Amino acid sequence: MRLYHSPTSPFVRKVMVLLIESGNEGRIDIVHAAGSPVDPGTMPLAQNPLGKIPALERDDGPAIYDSRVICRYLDDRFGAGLYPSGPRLWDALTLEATADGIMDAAILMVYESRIRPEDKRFDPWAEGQWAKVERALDALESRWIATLSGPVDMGQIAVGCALGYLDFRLHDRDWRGTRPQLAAWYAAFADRRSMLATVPAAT
Ligand code: GSH
Repeated sequence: MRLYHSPTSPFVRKVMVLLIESGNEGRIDIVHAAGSPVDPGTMPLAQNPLGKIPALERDDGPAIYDSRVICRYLDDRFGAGLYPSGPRLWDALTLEATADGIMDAAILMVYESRIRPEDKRFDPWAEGQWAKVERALDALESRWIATLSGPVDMGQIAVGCALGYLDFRLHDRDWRGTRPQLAAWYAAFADRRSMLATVPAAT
């Protein structure tokens, strides 16, 4: 299997953390890909018409894409058990969706400041993205700490990757300030071997 990968993508990081947590990192070949909405560069367009990573070439079927699809597939294929069974599944999936939404909004902010020419920027749009992130973080602080503190699952992994991305690309925004429980949870989670092995490198 071949994973289209960038070390700075939080969506790719979800996949890598799943592989490491389940002891399967050696079973996937990594193919570096880079690009953006304005220049697909080396993105795997044949494997994912949306031109995004991660995308996964499988040996038992056609390529698949979207981190949630890939994580579900790999969890099933390797019996990783990172998607709980029973009612806890809905918590894990909702947490994963919340984390992915944080990443989506944060990435749009990064594209806005890195790609859009300065004279065409519209600050209320970027601030609207940050408002989504803030609301999601407030929900994690007020409603999800008990779930985050349970046995490790894909919801927690996704939240860890989302918070890591905020530290990596939006460190001037203080997400920890009013969220002490989430900050404490992340400090412990970020110390896992899978998270330490996938810390994004500055580019
Ligand atoms: N929903 C997708 C997933 O979960 O895999 C989002 C993936 C995504 O946005 N990846 C970014 C990307 O490929 C890199 S972090 N961006 C290129 C583009 O939007 O053209």
